[in-house]
Amino acid sequence: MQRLVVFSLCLVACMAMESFDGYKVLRMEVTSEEHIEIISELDFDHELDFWDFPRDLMVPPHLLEFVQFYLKSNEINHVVWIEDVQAKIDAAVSEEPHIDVDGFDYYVYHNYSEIMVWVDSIVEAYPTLASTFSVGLSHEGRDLKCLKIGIDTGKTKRAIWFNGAIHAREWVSPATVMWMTNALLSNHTTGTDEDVTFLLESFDMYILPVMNPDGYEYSWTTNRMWRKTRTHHPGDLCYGTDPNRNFDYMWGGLGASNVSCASTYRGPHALSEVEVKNVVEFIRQQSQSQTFRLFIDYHSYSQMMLSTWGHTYDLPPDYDLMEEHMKIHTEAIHDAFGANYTYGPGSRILYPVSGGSRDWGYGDRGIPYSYTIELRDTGEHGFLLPEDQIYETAFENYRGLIAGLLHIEATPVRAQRHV
Ligand code: 0X9
Ligand code: ZN
Repeated sequence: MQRLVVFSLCLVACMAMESFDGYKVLRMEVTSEEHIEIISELDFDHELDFWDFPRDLMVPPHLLEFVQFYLKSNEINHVVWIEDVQAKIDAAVSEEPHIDVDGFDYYVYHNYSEIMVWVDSIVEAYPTLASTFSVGLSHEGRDLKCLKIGIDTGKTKRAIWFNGAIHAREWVSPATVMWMTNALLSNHTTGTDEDVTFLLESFDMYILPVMNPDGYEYSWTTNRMWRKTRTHHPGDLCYGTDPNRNFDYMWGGLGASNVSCASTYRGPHALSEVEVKNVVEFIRQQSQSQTFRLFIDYHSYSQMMLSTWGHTYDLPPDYDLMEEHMKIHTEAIHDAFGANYTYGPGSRILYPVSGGSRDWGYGDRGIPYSYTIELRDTGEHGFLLPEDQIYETAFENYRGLIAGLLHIEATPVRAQRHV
């Protein structure tokens, strides 16, 4: 019923949605450092949108001729990868409203308020295993509502953290976080999976399904391709800071822009975004009484598991441990349906990022296994992953999480932390 109401509201709200008619995504053949430099200079006035820098670029119709001419004259090959972004937006969500008959529908995307109802329903369904807490409010006053799940053993347990939707348009991220949370709880409750029971006894799991609720809501009501927060800082030309450039560890270095209109805007200062500040404060506070072993910030897209560092090309001191863990985690993902997730340090296998969540987890908090995971796909649909891929994305990542956690639990904590 609830979805029916949402659908009717959408008929009104969706009319105000920005249109991406005629927008295309180009895939470029990037084969040298020089290509990256040339491509970086293309977006001088921030009218373009890198879906996956430096390879996939969304171009509005009025700039297409210019961009294609620029690429040709610089001898950079490209193909039109997505013909019409608006057509993809329309195709990614099912046309029919989903009326819930058997409770929550995990196989469609949900807006912020539906997700908040889901959080409460999880506690109702699993009162001895799950509880809610809030790390505070977003800039526009939305609750940063979290779940804590685990089996109470009466002892101080180690902790893990994972979150979704730090970037607004990456809708498969909260969908995956919700599915995995439910799977952990229901597989333990039905007694079908001893590993899950063991893990819920070993760890307290702190889960924030939507870390950037203002941006997420905006991506539902106004601009499907919105990425950043919705703040407007004094003196800035544009709205929005990239929360994944706003953490207070190595803030403002490589791969973070000081221009407010850029999609990777770092904000006027570290922790200028209250959503980031609230998460940082919660984990700092909680890590005084519990040791965090794993931190995962779920994004899309490109099927990657990225470790530290982002802010430098150097390898972190514990990279051997991370590599071992990422191999196990991504092999378990692969075993589910054959999807390949590449892994390695973010700066080397993707691009440098400073002020990112994962560097903060390892660098500031000393969480030994701290990652960004880029979910499906590898670009066919990009951020507009059809709903019929939610199940496989979530299931394979659940398998990765379980296998990885079993490995972490069996691996002694390194006596001397290097950070
Ligand atoms: O740019 C980002 O914040 C992440 N990619 S996304 O398309 N989801 O926005 C990647 C962060 C990964 N870290 C590094 N590349 N170092
Ligand atoms: Zn992202």
